[in-house]
Amino acid sequence: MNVDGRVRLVMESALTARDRVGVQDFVLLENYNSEVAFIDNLRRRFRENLIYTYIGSVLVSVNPYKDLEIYSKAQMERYRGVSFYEISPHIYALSDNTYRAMRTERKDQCILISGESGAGKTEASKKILLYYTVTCPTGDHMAALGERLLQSNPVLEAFGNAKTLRNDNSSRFGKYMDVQFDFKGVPVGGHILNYLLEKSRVVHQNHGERNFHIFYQLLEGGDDDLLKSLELERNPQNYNYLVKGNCPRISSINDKNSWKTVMNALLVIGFVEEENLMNIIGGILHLGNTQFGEGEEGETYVTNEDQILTLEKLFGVNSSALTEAVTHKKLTAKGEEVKIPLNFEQTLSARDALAKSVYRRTFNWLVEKINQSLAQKVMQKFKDSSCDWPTFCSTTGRTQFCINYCNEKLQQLFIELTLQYEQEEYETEGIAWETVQYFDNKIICELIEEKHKGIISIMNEECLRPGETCDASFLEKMEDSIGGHPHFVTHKLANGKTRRVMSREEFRLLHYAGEVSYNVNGFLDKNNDLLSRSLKEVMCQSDNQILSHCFRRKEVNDQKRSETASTQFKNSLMKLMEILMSKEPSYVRCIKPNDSKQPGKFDEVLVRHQVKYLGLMENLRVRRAGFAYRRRFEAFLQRYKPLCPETWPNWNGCLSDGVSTLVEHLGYTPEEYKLGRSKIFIRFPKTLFTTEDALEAKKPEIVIQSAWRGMKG
Ligand code: AD9
Ligand code: MG
Repeated sequence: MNVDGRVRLVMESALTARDRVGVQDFVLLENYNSEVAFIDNLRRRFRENLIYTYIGSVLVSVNPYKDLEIYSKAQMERYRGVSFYEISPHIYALSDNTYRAMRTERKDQCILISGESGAGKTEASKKILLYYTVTCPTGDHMAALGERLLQSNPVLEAFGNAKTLRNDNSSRFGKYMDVQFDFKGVPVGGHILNYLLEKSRVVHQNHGERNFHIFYQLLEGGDDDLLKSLELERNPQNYNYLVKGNCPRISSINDKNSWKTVMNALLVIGFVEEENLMNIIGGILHLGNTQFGEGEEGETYVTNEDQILTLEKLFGVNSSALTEAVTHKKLTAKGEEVKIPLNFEQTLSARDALAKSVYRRTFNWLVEKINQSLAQKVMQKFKDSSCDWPTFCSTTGRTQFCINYCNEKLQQLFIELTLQYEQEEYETEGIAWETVQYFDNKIICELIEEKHKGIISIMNEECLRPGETCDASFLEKMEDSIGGHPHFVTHKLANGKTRRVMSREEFRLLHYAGEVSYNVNGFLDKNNDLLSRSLKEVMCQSDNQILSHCFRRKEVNDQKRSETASTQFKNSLMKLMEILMSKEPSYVRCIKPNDSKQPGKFDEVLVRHQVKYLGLMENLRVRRAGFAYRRRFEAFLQRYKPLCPETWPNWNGCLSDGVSTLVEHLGYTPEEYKLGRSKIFIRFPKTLFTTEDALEAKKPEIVIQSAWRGMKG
């Protein structure tokens, strides 16, 4: 076959491959403004099990809902030290890239992972951690750190994850994890920050959902002696705190095996307090089973005393003091303390408040213990962090409000930093910048957090106001202050009429990801720390070492009104944003292909919604604003030098001249490209494709030529 014939043949096969598997970077899409083309590209790749695609340096990942053979050690080796564009997109490529950037640029990095529930955020964060623990060099004395980092996951998941309708292993807390490296690139320490554990799950689960995994793991996996000492039976349906979802077992989860994994992980991390820990978990189940009766005067009493006696043993507290504290409240009037009996409803809430508080504090203690075990032993140098949050959810409630607020802030960070980065890159390369229109969600963040006028401020004012406050008055206050805001909707219309489709207890926020409806019921209550002083007093006298650490006397003695939960959350979020702003960010945007957790199923409507709210089209537009593609001179020359006799096999002059010579030889027109200070910018994907195709066509020739030379010599 003549040379022409062969070249044409190769070009055709290269094109067919692209047709089949799409482009590996969305910036190479011809029609980058078309959502249809975007989704089509995702679908093609998904069908071929190519779950990763870039938008420039952002990694888009589609959950395959099946195990793919792409995470082995051999795969890790493929990605080590290899430049982003030279190899197919992968979470390992992103991990490797940030690691190298940290070492070469000496700047802290962070990886932000976002996406809806079940999209694969937690799995992504685990893969990143695995990549670092396997591929990074280990100092002799720190060999165990990688193992401890890895083992922190099963523990946190047992206590912080639960089955929800959307994800069998849904994270019910936000996690920010730091890995610290020394100047040789050896991981030397780790630190975890946790946010917003969904503590209400401890006492209530929706139908088809479960409590936190650890409860079922203990009942399934704990040995007979342990269960006997905790006075527990194996059947989860016997416990009030576990029956609400009516879903004790799930096929995708093996609680018995997980129990073993968690116990082993606790060992690796160096726990010695398992007994105390399990006393608390068992105690919470007994607390849920404590029953009350109502007396003639409306006072309440415990009807199953034996439960309280078990609690005395497990929580290490005095049983009569506990009974008293759960059925009464203490008030100080004119300097004197008076005890007021609680009614039946109030007693049940006090009991549940105790269960929630004990669980939340134990979870925080657990994170503290893990942090002690991961604490670095040598001087810190650079950090790589990952941030994995629960996601936007359209269910109502204050916790969800906080989570959604956090996602707004992360989106804002994304917008600010991607645009900023893009702008800076054009500036440093000396190339003119063209502005892009995009939706800036700053307006929504301000609606929530602005001083005096924002929703959190209004909520705090209502909470701290003396006298009776109620959720309805909170809603009214919001209507008065922010009623006309374009992102805030209640049943009241601007003309004084009411919207019939909305309830009077509801308000809606038009988040960047879509409209979310919140039920105002319980907003104020939850914004105050519910646990009564009497219960705190009992708990801080506990013999259980973990509980006595979690409930401090100082807290009881401190009469000052503490900050509301929302203010605390707002402050910790501000701090997190500050931390993230100080680092070089990378992004993983996770997409859930279907709602039924099935492999191979690509639900276009669902995917389109996520593409929209993750702002991927805008991201792409920003990235493509000027030029579709950019590459450093040396990388460009290295790849394409075979296409020009003057640059092949080596170019000895300056890099910029080499690239100029090469592209002139290839026939690039001036509007197709620009040379910056260290990179070439290519405006249209077509130009790059033609060059890639030419390279593809050239390859066999190069091989044959060198073979022939070899034979002759
Ligand atoms: V939530 O906001 O915590 O409810 P995530 O964290 O986004 O959610 P998660 O990582 O838990 O989702 O993924 C859900 C499930 O999808 C996992 O339990 C896996 O069964 C499945 N999954 C996710 N990513 C992958 C993957 N890369 N390969 C195989 C995956 N399966
Ligand atoms: Mg998760």
